[in-house]
Amino acid sequence: MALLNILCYPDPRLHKVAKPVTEFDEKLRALVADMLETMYESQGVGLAATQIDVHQRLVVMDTSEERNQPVVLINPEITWASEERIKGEEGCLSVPGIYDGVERAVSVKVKAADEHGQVRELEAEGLMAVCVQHELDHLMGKVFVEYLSPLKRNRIKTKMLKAQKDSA
Ligand code: K1U
Ligand code: ZN
Repeated sequence: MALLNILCYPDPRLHKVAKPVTEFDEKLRALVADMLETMYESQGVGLAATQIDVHQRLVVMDTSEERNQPVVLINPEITWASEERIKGEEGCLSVPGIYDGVERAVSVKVKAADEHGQVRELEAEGLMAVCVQHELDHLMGKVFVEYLSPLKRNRIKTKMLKAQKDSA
């Protein structure tokens, strides 16, 4: 297994739109294992393939307290979202150190395949629902800071670019 490099905002590759996965093979399962290892190592609750510069519709998540319930979503689609919405604090492994409020549906149903191509539908609420919506945004090339005001977004962009320059 291997740790993967996570792209940092405002890297333009974070805005690429992912394409559907077509091959459910050993290469895909190795990528899933590497993404899970990278997510756990980074203390994340989710990771989208876009964030590691792989532009395929693939997400890994684990929102359990024990960090022992990995979820793999391949070619995920939200089939239902509650009308009830809630504003909660979000972070992003691609925007380290930045947290801000984003409004999301309280519950969603998502249809997705696992790494063996087995399709199922799961219902998510709470942190898992937020995480599903955050990660599916990544697959569409959208980063959570795009929900914030242009002023906040520009401040974050400047801060990130400075941090990247200072650590180079
Ligand atoms: O996609 C990512 O960058 C992962 C991101 C996803 C996320 C979903 C929902 C709310 C916040 C963040 C993270 O995992 S950021 C890690 C984090 O700090 C966190 C950990 C536990 C709960 C909430 C956030
Ligand atoms: Zn993110």
